[in-house]
Amino acid sequence: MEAKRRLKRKELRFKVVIVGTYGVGKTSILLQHFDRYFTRDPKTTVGVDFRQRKFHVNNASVILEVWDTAGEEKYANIVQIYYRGAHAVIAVYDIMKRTSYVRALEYIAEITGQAVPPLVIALVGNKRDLCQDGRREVATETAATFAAARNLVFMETSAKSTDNVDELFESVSERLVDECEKRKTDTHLRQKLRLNSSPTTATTPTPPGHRVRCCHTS
Ligand SMILES: Nc1nc2c(ncn2[C@@H]2O[C@H](COP(=O)(O)OP(=O)(O)OP(=O)(O)O)[C@@H](O)[C@H]2O)c(=O)[nH]1
Ligand SMILES: [Mg+2]
Repeated sequence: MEAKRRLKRKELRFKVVIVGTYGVGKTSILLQHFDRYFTRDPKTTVGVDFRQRKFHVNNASVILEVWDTAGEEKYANIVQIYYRGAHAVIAVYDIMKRTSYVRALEYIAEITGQAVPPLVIALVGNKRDLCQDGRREVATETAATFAAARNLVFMETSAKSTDNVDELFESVSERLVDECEKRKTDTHLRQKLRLNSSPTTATTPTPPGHRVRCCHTS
């Protein structure tokens, strides 16, 4: 009860990294969510980009630090440094390109194989608005089945039509809070939960490879 009260008062800060091969729409998803903006010609991401936003989940304030990474393979080493410390990773593919789905699954395999895997992984099929003309290469059921078997968040989005874009970040926030509460319950008798209380006004992003404190035990 006391821990629940403490959770209500605290702000939880999470590092979220978006990965996926080039052109799947990672930057477009972010632009749509943060700026309500879509363009046919966003700049190709070079290295990484950072945005942050506050969500309310139950009675907790959740701050997501969202990192947009470059999909081109020449940046793969940099991307790896960023997802290493992440609380959540969103692996995006283009539903019209099977190769991008295969790359998203490779990312997920790499990420889950880490010594400290993220609390939450989301598999996201983007460009859902294009599937109406029958050019889809990845069936919803194929990806949904894969995700369900591994307890991943799964969603098909359209950065163009805004479909499921906000819902994606809301689901990730909710799942992060759930995972924190689960860990608290699991270790409740033996260990004490500590929550991060960084102010929402903080603009300094977490350095790459570092995990900000959210719901670890001591
Ligand atoms: N129709 C449609 N086009 C999209 C959607 N999302 C992105 N695009 C287009 O796909 C192209 C690539 O989008 P980006 O957001 O730059 O892709 P990215 O994954 O950030 O690419 P990198 O930065 O190179 O890794 C652009 O022309 C976008 O306009 C979508 O949901 N629907
Ligand atoms: Mg980009």
